[in-house]
Amino acid sequence: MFQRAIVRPPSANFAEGLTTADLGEPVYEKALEQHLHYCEALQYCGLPLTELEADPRYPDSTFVEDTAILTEREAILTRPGALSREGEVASIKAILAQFYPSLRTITAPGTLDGGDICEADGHFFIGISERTNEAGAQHLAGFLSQAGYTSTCVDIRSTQGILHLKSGIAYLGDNRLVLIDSLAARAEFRGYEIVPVTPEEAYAANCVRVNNHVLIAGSFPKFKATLQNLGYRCIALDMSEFQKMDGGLSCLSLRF
Ligand code: CIR
Repeated sequence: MFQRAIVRPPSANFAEGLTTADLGEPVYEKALEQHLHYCEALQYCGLPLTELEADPRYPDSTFVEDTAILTEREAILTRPGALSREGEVASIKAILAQFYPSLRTITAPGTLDGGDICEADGHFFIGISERTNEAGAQHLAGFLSQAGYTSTCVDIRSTQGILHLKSGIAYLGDNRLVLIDSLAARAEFRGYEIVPVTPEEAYAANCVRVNNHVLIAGSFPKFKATLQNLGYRCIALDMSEFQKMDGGLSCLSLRF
C-alpha cells in the first residue's frame, strides 16, 4: 500500500523538454488540466500529495519519477541519464529528506532514471537503456541488495519504441506483470502471470497500481477490458500531452 505521493506540475516551457515522439507540440494548458486530473486520481486512491512548484529551469521536471527510487526501506536518488535533467535531483532530495532518515545516491559514472526501475513485491527489475547504464544499474543493485532486496537487470537497448523499461512493463501485484509484446517472451519475466498489451495499445502498458485501483491511460479499451476482467478497478486518465513528451502515467509521481 502506498501512503503518499510527490508530484510537480509541468512548467510553461514544458514543450522544450526532451522527446522522440512525433505527436506534435504539447499544449501547456491541456497538460496542466491533465496533471490536475492525475493528482485528483491519486488523492481518490487515498494518497495525500506533496505538490512541488513547477520548475522552468528543467522542462522535464514534471516527470518526477525519474529522480528517485523509493522503497519501503530506503530512498535512492538517481543520476538521470540526460544531462539536461541532472539538476532535477537537488530539489527532490530536499523533499525526500523530510520522509527518509538517510538517502543514498547513484554517482558517476553511473546514470539511472527512475522510469527504468520496476518493483515487483521486493524484487526489482532494472532496465539498462539509453538513460540507465550498467554502472548505474550495478550501483542500484548493490544498494538494493544491502537493503535485503533482489534485482534483475533487463537490457532494453535493442527493444524498439520504449524510452524506459517501465514504458513497456508494469507490476500489478498478485504476481502479475503487464508486458508489451516485445518484452513478453523475455526470460527475466518467467514465472509471472503475464497481462498482455497489444501493439496498438502499447502506450497503455505504463499503468500504475495504486492501492485498490489501477491508473491507466485513457482510450485503450482492450487493455481496460483485460484489467476489468481480472477484477481491477480502473481509473482512465487522458495523458495525450505527456505522451507527446515521451512521458507515461507512472513518471508523473513518486509514490511511497
Ligand atoms: C525525458 O525524455 O526524459 C522526458 N521527456 C520523459 C521522461 C519520462 N519518464 C518516464 O517515463 N519515467
